[in-house]
Amino acid sequence: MKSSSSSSRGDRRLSILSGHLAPRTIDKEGSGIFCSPTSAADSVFANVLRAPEDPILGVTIAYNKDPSPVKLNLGVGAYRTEEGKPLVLNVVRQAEKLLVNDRSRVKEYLPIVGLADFNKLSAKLILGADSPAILGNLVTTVQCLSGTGSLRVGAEFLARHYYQRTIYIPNPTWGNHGKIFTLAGLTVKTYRYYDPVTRGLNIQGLLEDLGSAPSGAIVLLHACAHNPTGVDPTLEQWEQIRRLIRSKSLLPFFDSAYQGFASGSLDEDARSVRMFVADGGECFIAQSYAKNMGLYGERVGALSIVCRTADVASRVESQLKLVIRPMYSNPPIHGASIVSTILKDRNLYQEWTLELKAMADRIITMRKQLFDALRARETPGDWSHIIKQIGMFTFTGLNTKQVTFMTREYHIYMTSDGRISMAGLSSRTIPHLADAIHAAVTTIV
Ligand code: PLA
Repeated sequence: MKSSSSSSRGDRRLSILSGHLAPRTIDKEGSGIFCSPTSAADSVFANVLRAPEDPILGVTIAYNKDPSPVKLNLGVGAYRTEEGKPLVLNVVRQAEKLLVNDRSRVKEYLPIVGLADFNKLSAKLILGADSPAILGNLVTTVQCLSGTGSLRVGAEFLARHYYQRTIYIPNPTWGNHGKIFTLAGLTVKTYRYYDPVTRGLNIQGLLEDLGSAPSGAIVLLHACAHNPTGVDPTLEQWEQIRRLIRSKSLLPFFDSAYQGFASGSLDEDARSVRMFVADGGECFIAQSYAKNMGLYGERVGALSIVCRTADVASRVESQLKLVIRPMYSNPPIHGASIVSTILKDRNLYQEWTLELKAMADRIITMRKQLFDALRARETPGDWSHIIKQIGMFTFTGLNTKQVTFMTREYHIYMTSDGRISMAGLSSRTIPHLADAIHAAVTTIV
C-alpha cells in the first residue's frame, strides 16, 4: 500500500470526507486508494461498533476464559462422552479410513448442488426409502453448509421465487432462525409455541396464531427435539397442525437438526416430516448431520424441496443453483463423502444407528440422574419437565439472574434463557449442577 506522505503527487489527489470517516485521498486517475498514516481514529472503520458475542457460541468463549477446574459448559449443543470429551463416532473414523485409502478419490470441485449420492441418500433418510415423493422425482435436494446453510439457501430461494414473504417461527426458537430469515429478505413473525406455566406445548395458541396467518405464509417447524424447549407436539397434535397448514395453504419449512437424537430412532424422529410429505403437498426440509453424526465442524447438511411435479422440482433445482453459485460456489467434499459412505454401506449404517442410539440414551440417562439429584436435595419446584422434555436440551425455567449466579458462583455456563445442554453432562458433573441449581433457586427468586 502506498503512503500519502511518501508521494510527490499529493496535488493530483482528491481529499474526501465521508460522515465521521477519516479523510482518504484518492488518486484522480483512479490508480488506487492511498491511506493516510494510521492511528486508530483515522481508520475508515473507526465508527464500527463492537458487536455483542453470539448468545449461544459466545457462552463457549466465556467458558474458555474461565480458569476454574470445576467449570462446566452446558451452552452450545455439542455431545460429550461420560468423560466430558467430544466424540468422533466409530463409523465416522471407519468411513474416513476408507476415503483416505481410496486412491481414486480426488479433491476436484463438487457440482454446485453437491455430491449426488449424498443428496439422494439424505432425502431417503428423512423421507423414508420408499417415499412416493422420491420415487416420483418430486424432491430436489442440494448439499449445503450444515443445517444453517440449508436454512439460508432455502430462505434465499423463497425470497426470490415465492409470493409470500412472511415466515412464522415458534416462540421461542433457536436464536439464529430470526436472523437467517430476516437477512434473506423475509419478514419474520412468531407463533405461540411454549407455555411457561405448564412447561408444555401451547397447542391452542399455536393453532390460533397459524389460523390467523395470511394464506401462503411460510411456517418454520422443528421436525423433532424442539430447541430450546425440548417440547414436541404429539402425533395427534402434528396431525392437527398439518390439517390447519394445508387448509390455509401455508408452506411448511422443517428444520431437522436432531433426527435420531430425540427418540434414538431415525424413522421415529422423521414422522412429523413424513406426515406432511404423505399428503402430497409442498414442503421444505433443512437437514443437519452436525449432531446425529457428530460432524459439527465438517458443515454437512442438505436442503430438500418437495414439489408437486417432477418438472417443477427440476426447475426449482435450476434456480437453487443460481442462489448457491454466487454465495459459496459449491459445497465442501469431505463431510458429504463421509456421510454417503456411511449411508450406502449396510454395515456402517447399522453401526451408526447403534452409536446414535447410545448417544440419545446417554442423554436420557442424564435427564433421569439430574431429576433424581434435585429430588434428593429437595430443591423447591416441580422438576419433572427435565425427564419429560426431549432431545439435547432442557429448558430449565431458571431465569437470567439465576443463570448469572450459577456462572459466577459455580462456573456453570449456559444460555441466559436457562437452556442447558444435557449432552454436555456426565454422572460426574451432575452433583455439581444439582448443587448449583439448588443454590440458585433457594437464593435468587
Ligand atoms: N437448527 C437448530 C434448531 C439448531 O439447534 C441448530 C444448532 C441448527 C439448526 C444449526 O446447526 P448446524 O448449522 O451446525 O447444522 N444449534 C446449536 C448450535 C447446537 C448453534 O447454535 O449453532 C445450539 O447450541 O443451539
